[in-house]
Amino acid sequence: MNTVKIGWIGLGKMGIPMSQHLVKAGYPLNVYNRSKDKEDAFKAQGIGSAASPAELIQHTDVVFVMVSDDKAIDDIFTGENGLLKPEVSGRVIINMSTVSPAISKEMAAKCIAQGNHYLDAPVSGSVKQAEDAALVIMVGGDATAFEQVKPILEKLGKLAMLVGDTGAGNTAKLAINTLLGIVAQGLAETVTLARQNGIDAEALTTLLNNSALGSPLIKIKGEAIVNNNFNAAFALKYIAKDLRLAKDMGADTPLAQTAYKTYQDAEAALGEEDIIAVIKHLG
Ligand code: NA7
Repeated sequence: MNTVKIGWIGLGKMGIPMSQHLVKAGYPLNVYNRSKDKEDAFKAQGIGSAASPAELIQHTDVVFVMVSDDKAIDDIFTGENGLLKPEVSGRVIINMSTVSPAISKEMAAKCIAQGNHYLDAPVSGSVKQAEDAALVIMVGGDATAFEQVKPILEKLGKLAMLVGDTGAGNTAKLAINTLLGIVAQGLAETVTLARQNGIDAEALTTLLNNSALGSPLIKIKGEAIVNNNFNAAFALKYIAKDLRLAKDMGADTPLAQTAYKTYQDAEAALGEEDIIAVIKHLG
């Protein structure tokens, strides 16, 4: 039995399988989710739930946050019953959501002022990698706090790496998702070109998977296209969000800007489907 008491905020597609690894590892866990029905399966396992982030942090040593975006982070940290409400100190708050480096810096300053640590620790990988504890975790923040929680992070992923100061994890994640957005649109265009000229997706993806261009991503998303399965492992609305955050960082990235426009245009109709549903937008 591990003695570090853990709180988990955000029981979405990623948060559920990730937090379950900590249960399996024997950590005492308490959870919080905005929509309370998502806590039911945890309660049925005998796992405690808190009424608010403020309540959760009072009874935990380490708090994980895995939610949608900057607004969700702002609500959870600074909302009426947010994490920053109680006068507690000595906690480590690990924000695994993909958000802007700017909001991490803002929240880290507030946490540090209270005597708590803040680490930004977004992940590369989606639901399958979360289920397999095969995520790649990129961390920004204090090296001592990172070393303290590294054994816990290693229950969630195959690599947990400190990249730099606060916000560096977010920056690395947005750089990686820039490539993800471009590659997914590239695959969708490649299959579309082939299909519209008489080669079906199965044949084309078999060729791709055996070529030097093959990769785990091309394989998984190629299968999704062939099987017409667009259930979200990584929702299209989230790549639109990430490419917008990347654009706000101001680098010279013309391909990413084009991809951002594509996903932005596709979002209204396809936002809840998987990123590779972008192929339906292409025609
Ligand atoms: P999901 O499955 O869309 O889950 C999103 C979670 O974020 C879910 O628990 C939401 O609670 C929570 N959320 C969203 N907005 C808020 C606000 N304003 N306040 C509190 N909680 C909120 O996302 P994934 O698990 O696929 O992805 C999570 C992150 O990983 C994201 O950054 C991606 O870019 C990558 P709800 O259940 O809706 O009440």
